[in-house]
Amino acid sequence: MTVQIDPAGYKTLELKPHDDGVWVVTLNRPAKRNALDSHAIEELVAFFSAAPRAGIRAIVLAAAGDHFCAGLDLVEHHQADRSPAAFMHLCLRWHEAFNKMEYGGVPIIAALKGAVVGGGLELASAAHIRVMDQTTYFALPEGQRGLFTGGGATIRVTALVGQARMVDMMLTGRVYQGQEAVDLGLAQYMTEGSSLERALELARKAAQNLPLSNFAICSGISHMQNMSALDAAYAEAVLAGVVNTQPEARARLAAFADKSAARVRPNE
Ligand code: 1HE
Repeated sequence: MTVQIDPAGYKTLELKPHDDGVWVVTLNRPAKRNALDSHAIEELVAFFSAAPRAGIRAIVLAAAGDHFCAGLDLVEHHQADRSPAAFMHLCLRWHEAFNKMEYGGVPIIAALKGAVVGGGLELASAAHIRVMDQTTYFALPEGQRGLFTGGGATIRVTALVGQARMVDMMLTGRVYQGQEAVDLGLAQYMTEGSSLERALELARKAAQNLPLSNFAICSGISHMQNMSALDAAYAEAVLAGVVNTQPEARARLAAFADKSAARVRPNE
């Protein structure tokens, strides 16, 4: 069941495995502000399809250069002069990539900086945790470009900030940044320093959880949002039946019972 991922097979994504099972995946097209062309989307599909079966414990999604991601490659889109069907199929590949991220069961921590706009925000919102730095800003400029979202913003950005704010962002090009972006839920953390360092810290922490627990957290919760409350409660019980009886948890429970495990305490 374990699959091998060969970093040499990727051109737009730079893949760096660490010893602790954390992989750093870097969008590496800084000259184009990491705009997502069709090739980049295929690499995201390939990597995030394989990641859950490759023994990866957590992923940091980072970016080269000053900007996280400028969204859809507008120049490629302009030059390709796509038909409605061709662009629909391209959007389905974006969904394939981002659904693999959100539902894959491997924690993904996005290390944000600079522009997180359009499809870049759609990409970031498919991660499980978003860390921003002081340079980070969020926007959905599709309306101004004569476009509409096609990579899941109507679902994921609406889930983060609510429908009214999402509509305003698209109609007026409103930009969110700083503490306000955290307060709205666009990011869960804001750092003074490097978002990559902070994201790595968080990824290492998450990587210490048992993989099956992380699978439930980074897959089950999203699935349950798509269900009725009744079905979600049922699915939660079934998932807990599997996760909460896993043999790998016995040592952790024993450590709590014999008082050698750390207790939950308030922050200092
Ligand atoms: C690009 C792209 C891109 C930059 N596609 N090439 N997204 C947008 O509307 C964002 C468009 N980009 C920007 O507003 C700015 O580029 C940034 C704020 C991100 C960065 O500004 P800056 O001054 O650092 O860079 P720049 O001079 O604008 O761009 C540098 C190069 O990156 C330049 O290429 P060059 O060959 O002339 O050097 C730009 O053309 C290129 N570049 N952004 C292609 N997006 C599934 S539907 C999703 C819908 C969307 O995502 S709509 C896209 C929204």
